[in-house]
Amino acid sequence: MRRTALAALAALAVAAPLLTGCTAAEGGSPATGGSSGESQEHAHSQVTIADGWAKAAETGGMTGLFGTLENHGDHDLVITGVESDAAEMIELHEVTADGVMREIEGPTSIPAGGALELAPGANHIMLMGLTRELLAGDEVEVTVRFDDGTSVHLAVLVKDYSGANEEYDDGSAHADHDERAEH
Ligand SMILES: [Cu+2]
Repeated sequence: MRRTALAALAALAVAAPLLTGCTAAEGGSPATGGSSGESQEHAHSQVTIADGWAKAAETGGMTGLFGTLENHGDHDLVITGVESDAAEMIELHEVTADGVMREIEGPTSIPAGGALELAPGANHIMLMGLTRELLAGDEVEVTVRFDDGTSVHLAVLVKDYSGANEEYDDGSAHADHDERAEH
């Protein structure tokens, strides 16, 4: 919203190499687990996103954010939360073999030196209750927090996409599948 898509791409291009070198040495407070807005205090994680994008969607709707989260650090990172001013609620979702998506149960981690793939029809970051329309060419920004107290700010391009329509409805799918998922 504040930048053009081209600027976003340029920012990503230069930010990626920088991210690996800017882990702040502040021994600040551990992750609060809360939803305070004091994100500036968090040290940057050594995580970058490759080929990040989100599907265009309407205000009040929901959409998926995709890409490859790469952990350039030397320890595994567990995702503890995802925040964005573009959505009222954000969850990490998976898609089952029968095409139903649901919130991922248990911890989701990015292995040291490894990656977490987010793709249509598979794991994704689900943005629900969009606070504004996401049009192709827009940029959407999210902050992903990790269990070591670090976080990474990601800005990805919005694209028109006709897929990724697996059960993108309200919480009813979750209610139906929660029990099955837990046993
Ligand atoms: Cu989803």
